[in-house]
Amino acid sequence: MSPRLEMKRQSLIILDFQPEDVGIYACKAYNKFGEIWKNFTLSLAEFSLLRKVVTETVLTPKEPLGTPFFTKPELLSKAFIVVPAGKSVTLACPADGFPKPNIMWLKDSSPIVRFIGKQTIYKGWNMTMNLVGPDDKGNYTCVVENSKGKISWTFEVEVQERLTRRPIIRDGYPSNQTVYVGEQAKFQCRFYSDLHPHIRWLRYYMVNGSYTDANGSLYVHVIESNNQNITDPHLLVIDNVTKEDEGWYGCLAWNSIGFSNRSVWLSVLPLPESVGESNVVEVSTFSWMVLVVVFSSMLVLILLSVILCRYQLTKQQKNKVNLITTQNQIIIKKKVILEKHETDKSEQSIAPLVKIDVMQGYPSSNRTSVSEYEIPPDPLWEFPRERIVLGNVLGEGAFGQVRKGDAYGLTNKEGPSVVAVKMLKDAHTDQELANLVSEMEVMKMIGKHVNIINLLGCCTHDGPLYVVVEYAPNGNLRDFLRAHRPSSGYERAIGIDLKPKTLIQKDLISFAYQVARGMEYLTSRKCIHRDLAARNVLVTEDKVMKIADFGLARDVHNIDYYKKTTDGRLPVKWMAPEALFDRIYTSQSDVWSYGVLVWEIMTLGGTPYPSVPVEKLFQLLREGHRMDKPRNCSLEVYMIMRECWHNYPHQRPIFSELVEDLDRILTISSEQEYLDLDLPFPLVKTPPSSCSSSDTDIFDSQEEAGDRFEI
Ligand code: ACK
Repeated sequence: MSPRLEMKRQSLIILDFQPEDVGIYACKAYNKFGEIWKNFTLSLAEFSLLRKVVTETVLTPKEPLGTPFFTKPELLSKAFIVVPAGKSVTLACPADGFPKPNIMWLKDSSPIVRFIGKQTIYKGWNMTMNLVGPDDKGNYTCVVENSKGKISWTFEVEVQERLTRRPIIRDGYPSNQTVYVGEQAKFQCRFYSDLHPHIRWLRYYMVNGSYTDANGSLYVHVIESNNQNITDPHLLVIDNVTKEDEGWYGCLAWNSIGFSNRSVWLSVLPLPESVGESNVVEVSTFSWMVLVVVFSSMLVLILLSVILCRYQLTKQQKNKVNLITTQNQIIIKKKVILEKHETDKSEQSIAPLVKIDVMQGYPSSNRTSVSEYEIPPDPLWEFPRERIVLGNVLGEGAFGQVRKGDAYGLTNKEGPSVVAVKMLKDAHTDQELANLVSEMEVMKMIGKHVNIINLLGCCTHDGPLYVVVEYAPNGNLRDFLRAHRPSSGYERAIGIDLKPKTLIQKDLISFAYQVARGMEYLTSRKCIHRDLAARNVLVTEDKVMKIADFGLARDVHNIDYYKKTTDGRLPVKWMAPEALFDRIYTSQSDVWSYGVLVWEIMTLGGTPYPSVPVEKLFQLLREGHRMDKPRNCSLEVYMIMRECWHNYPHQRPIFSELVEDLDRILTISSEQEYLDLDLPFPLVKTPPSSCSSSDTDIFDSQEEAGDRFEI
C-alpha cells in the first residue's frame, strides 16, 4: 500500500493528494454471510468526498481465530492525551490473542528515541515516559502482533509547555484541619506558577453572623507576612490554637496574569481532658451516687420525650395536620466539605467528593429539623444574592428546580442580564445538596466554551444555594426541532401556518457540528456527559447549541432502565452497549449517544426506536441492529451516525474527528437546501424493516406509536 494511503475506521484516506491518485477505487465489506463491493470513481473535482467510504450495510468483519484484540478498549478511547511538561505519562494497550502477542511502541511511526536522562519504561502492555518535554509531543502507536495478525492504536500526546497563566493551587494544599485547643495548626499552600508568584494568607471573619457585607463582599483580613509564625510564605503556622482561631482561612496566590484562591476550614476541638483541671480526679462514693442519680433522671426524661414525640406524631397523622412550625423546628448547621482529587487521580472523574458534616453541638438528625449549610466560600464565583430577581420556573424535578432570573451587575452592560438559576426545593436531602455543589464545582473546573451552558456565578451564603448559569431562551433542542417541523400542506393552504421559520439542511448540520464542538471541549476537560441527548442541549436566541447538565452527578450503579423522561422517552435508548450492559462510561460511550442525538436532529426531534420496549432494545443492540437512515438525511451524515454506533468503542470516531468531518460537510452544504416540504403530513408509514436501505419517516408525528422496529 502506498505510504500516502491510510485506512482509518471505515475510511480510506489519501494524504497529500496527487493528480495520479485519480481513478477507480473499490471497497469490500464482508461478514460470514457474504460480501459486498462498492466502486468509487475519484475525479479531481470530487476528491474531498473520498474520505467517506460508502457501504450498503455496516457489517462486523469476521476476525480469524487467535488474532490479537484489545482487552480494555475503554482505555483506548482517550486517544488525545495532554501532559504538563515535567510530568510522566503512561500509555496502555492491554491486549490478548493466541499465540500471546508481542507489543511494540512507535513514535511518529519510528522507534522511540528520547534524550539521555529521560526514562522510558516498558512494562507489560504499558509504556511510561518520565519527565516529558516538548520534544515528546507526537503520535505514539502500540503495535500488537502475533502470527495471526496485527492491531495497533495511536495516542496523540500533547505536552503542555510552561504556560503563562495564573497560579494553579494543588489539590489538598491547603486542606481542612482539625486540631485540639493548645495544639499547632499548619496549612501549606502549594501551587504551580511559571511566572513569579506572590502569596498571602487570609482570614475570613463574620460580622453579625455573616461572612459577607451588603454588597456580597467577604469580610477578610490579610495575615501579615511579618507574622512571626510564618517563616516560609507557603506555610501558615498557628501555635497554641484557641477556640477563637476556628474558622475559614484562605491562601491567595497570584502572578502577573491573575490570582487563585483556596479556602479551608480550621476546626478546633476542646481537649478531651478539659472536663477536669487535673488528670487525677478522686471520685468519691458520693460523686458516684450523684452521677447515678443524674444519669437515671436523664434516662427517664429521654424516655418521656420519646413517648411524647410518638404520641404527637400519631396525633398529627390522625388529624392530617402538619404540625411542624418554625418554632419547633431545629436548625441543624451542616458544613459542606469539598475534597478535590489529586491531579493524577483525576483521570476517573473530575467531580470533587462532597461531604456534609453536622457541625459540632447540633443533633445529628431530627425529623423536625431544617438544615443550614455552610459552603466553602469562593470569592471568584460568589455573586450577591440580593442582585438576583427570580422569575418564573423553567422546569423542575422532585428536589430541584431551574428558574429564570434577572441578575444585576453581572456584566458591564446596563440593566439586568437574564440568567437561569438552579436551586433545590425545600424538601431536599443532604445528597441532593451535595450533588448540586458537585455540579457547581465541576462547572468551575471545566471552564468556558460557547457550546456549553456556562456557569456565571453562585450564591452560597445567607440562604439557599443558587447556581447561576447562562439562560437559553429557545429551550431544549428536541422541542425546538419539533417546533420547527414544516407545517402540513393543509395548514399552509388555509393560511394558518404559525410555525416558526423552517430550518434548512445546513442548520441541522450546524447544530450537529456545534454539539460536537461542545463535546470535544468537554472531552478535553475529562468530562464524560453520560446522558447526551437533544433534551440536554439548550438553544439560545441565535440558534447557538449549548450542552447542559454535563456536571450532573449520576449514580451509574443504580440505573432504572425502565424510567422514562417527562416526555415519556427511555434514556436507555441513547446508551452505548458497553454502558448499558457493563456500566462502562467513557467519552466513546458519549460518542454513541452523540450518534443518536444526530439522528434526533435529522428527524427533527424524532424518538429513537419508537415503541421498542427495553428488553427488545437489549436484543436489537446485541444482534447489531441499527436505526435506519432518516429521510432527508444525506448518506454522509448517516455514515457518521453509523460510525458512532460501532460496537467497539475505540472504532468509533472521537469528537475532534466528528468536528472535522462535520466542519467539512457544513462547508460544502448548500444554503438553499430546504427540508422536504412537499411530503404529506403525517406520512404514511412504510412497512417494518431491518434493512438499512429504507428511510425513516422523519415528520411522522405518530412515531411513538409506530411499529417500524418491531422486528
Ligand atoms: O427541557 P426544558 O424546557 O429546558 O426544561 C428543562 C428545565 O429547565 C429543567 O432542567 C430548563 N432549563 C434548564 N436550564 C436552562 C437554561 N440554562 N436556560 C433555559 N432553560 C433551562 C430545561
